[in-house]
Amino acid sequence: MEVISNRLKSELVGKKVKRGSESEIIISSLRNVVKTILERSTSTEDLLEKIKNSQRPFVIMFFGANGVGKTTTIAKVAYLLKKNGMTSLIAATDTFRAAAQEQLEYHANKLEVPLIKGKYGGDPSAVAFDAVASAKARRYDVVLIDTAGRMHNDKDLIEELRRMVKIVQPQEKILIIDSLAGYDALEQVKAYDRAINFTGLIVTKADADVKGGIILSIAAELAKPIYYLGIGQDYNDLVKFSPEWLIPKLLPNN
Ligand SMILES: Nc1nc2c(ncn2[C@@H]2O[C@H](COP(=O)(O)OP(=O)(O)O)[C@@H](O)[C@H]2O)c(=O)[nH]1
Ligand SMILES: [Mg+2]
Repeated sequence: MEVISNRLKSELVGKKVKRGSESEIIISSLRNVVKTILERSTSTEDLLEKIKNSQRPFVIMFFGANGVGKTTTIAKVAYLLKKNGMTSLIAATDTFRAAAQEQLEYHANKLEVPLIKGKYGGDPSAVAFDAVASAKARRYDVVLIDTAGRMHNDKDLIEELRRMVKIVQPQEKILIIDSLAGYDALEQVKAYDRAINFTGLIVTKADADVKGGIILSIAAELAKPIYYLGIGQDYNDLVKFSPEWLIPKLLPNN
């Protein structure tokens, strides 16, 4: 990774190094570089605090390719909100995939959170708009909007998502990235950034990603907060992101 090697070079250039302590110095410099990069992605403001301090309803839209864990993550966030005494309402806007709506319905029922959905083939923006109106009328704290995740380079989908953002004006636009997606994850980050200029990220399946490399790549690519990591399939498996969590994975044994 270019950013890392460049920064490492500038950390090391001009450093006086005693013979025999070279590797020690390099590793501690590398640790500093990695920490600095990851800190750019560490949110200074906790998402829950932000919601508490904002006007209601607080609207969060979730984006991401199919299979990255959008629906699961939305269920986890609804659970987290509930645990923290906040009410939420979920909007299922993927009106073309019946299975997507059913999956959300399953979680919504389990979590006892209302779900707003549209007719098959209906306008996704209308579903999102209705959900926000409903949350206002019923005084819900948060609206969680699930969106369709067809290919990130699908022009129609991008237009649809942009339109939804324009109509709904969410306070947060969160991109979900699968840490197992490899190089494609970075391509998704760039494509969604161009399309909807997301405000933050949640990286899923960190439990299955032994090395945590994709998180470092994302952090090196852009300075946007990673709010949470998904670390399993249960509602509780959502942890706040911190460099301290990741650094031992990236640089083990020292
Ligand atoms: N191990 C693990 N699996 C996850 C995590 N998040 C989601 N999944 C699984 O990934 C699969 C796809 O998730 P889903 O929410 O349907 O993705 P969507 O298509 O983006 O809505 C499901 O089997 C989830 O249980 C995570 O953090 N860790
Ligand atoms: Mg889904």
